[in-house]
Amino acid sequence: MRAVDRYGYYPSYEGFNNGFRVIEVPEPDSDNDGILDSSDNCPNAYNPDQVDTDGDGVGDACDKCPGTPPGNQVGPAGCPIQLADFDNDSDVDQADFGHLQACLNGIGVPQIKPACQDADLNTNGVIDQIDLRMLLQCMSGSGVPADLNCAN
Ligand SMILES: [Ca+2]
Ligand SMILES: [Ca+2]
Ligand SMILES: [Ca+2]
Ligand SMILES: [Ca+2]
Repeated sequence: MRAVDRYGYYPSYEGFNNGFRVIEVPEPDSDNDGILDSSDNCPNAYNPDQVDTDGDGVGDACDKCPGTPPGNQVGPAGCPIQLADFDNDSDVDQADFGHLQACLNGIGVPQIKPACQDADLNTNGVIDQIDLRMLLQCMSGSGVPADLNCAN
């Protein structure tokens, strides 16, 4: 629900004086399965049952990896994300280390650079020694696939 004035603008002081109407902005349901996009576990795939067998938050209807073991972080397609593999080549090596190092900004200082958001491994807004330690725990070396559960 949103209040707008008679011209469709948000009510100004004048708008209130002149009376305003209330219109409802419906939430989208892109795939028409009766589940609104914001709570649909596959917003673009018709799945009124919302079945999610591996419980990763991505419904079976759009889960490209429907058998992800519990506890793994998954991306929008439901496939596990390798923590600290910033360049997405399956390993955690010097290149990934270099990225985190370039984004380090010390204790208590929030990191706001968009290119550095992925380096915030524990997603607390700060890139510090804790993230560095998590990366080192996942370090597999160049060309060696890292352990998906390395940070657990
Ligand atoms: Ca839907
Ligand atoms: Ca859906
Ligand atoms: Ca799933
Ligand atoms: Ca890598």
